[in-house]
Amino acid sequence: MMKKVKGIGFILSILAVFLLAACRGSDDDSTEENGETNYSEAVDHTIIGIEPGAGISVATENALEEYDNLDGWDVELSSTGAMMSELGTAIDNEEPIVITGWNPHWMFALYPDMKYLEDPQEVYGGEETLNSLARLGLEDDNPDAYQFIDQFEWEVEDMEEIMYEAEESGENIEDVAVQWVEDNQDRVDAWAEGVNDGNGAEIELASTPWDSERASSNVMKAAMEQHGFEVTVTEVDVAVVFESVASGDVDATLAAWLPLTHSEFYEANQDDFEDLGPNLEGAKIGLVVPEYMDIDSIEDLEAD
Ligand code: PBE
Repeated sequence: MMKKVKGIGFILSILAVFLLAACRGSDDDSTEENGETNYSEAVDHTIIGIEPGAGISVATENALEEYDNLDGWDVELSSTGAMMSELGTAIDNEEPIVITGWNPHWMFALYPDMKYLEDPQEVYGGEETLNSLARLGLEDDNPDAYQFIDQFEWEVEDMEEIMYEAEESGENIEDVAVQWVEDNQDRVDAWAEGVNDGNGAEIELASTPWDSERASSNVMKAAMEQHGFEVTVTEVDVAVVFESVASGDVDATLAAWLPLTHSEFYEANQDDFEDLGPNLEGAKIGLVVPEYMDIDSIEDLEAD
């Protein structure tokens, strides 16, 4: 008899466990379905973005329009620093997170286990180049500065080396860039080939507020200053970079991400500057998640 009661008690407690599990399953706040995490609910249907003025922020607003499965999603726009700290916290706790990511950047060096989500609608484009743009008239006014800027080109790895070292050491990108120029004199000599001394000519470069462009602008500043130019780097919003080159307020920029990231700003000003072509190839932007998230495509995210 005792045995039977015990048996029923056992069956009842198993039932209770199942019932509890079933109740949890129907709970609206739950992020577990059939034992699988619903990442979209877990991240509160929010993409963690960066500064509102960035090209990648514009592209992400477009993604929310283009992908039906992103209905009801938001992008949180604040700053690259804030995004990186949210990313760090999420990875430390193995929590899901969707960020706007790009290369060149040190994020993949610091967190190698991350992946770009596939983008079947190609909202984020494919491979990007970083182009140099000169104001109309620079070639006539200062052919040597023009030639120097036109001859500047380097690799993703060069730029990431500077960005990562500054991040690791806590030093300013400006200082690391000066050191890079000293350590890579052969590269600088190639950019300066055939260029006459600047004789103190003042050159103004417009740049954007990201480490990638801090690196290129300050490398170029150090390189040109070795050759007698006086270079000023001014950091402004992407829109202002394009406007100031187009209006001739500055001489040039190395910071144009093309063909997609800055397409809106490029098209609005394209008759009023000269595109000197890529100074770096193999850049990329997109939505990025940690590898431990079991999704591969933007289309794997679910509408709210
Ligand atoms: N970025 C880095 C910028 C350009 C440099 C990709 C964040 C953007 O405009 O999106």
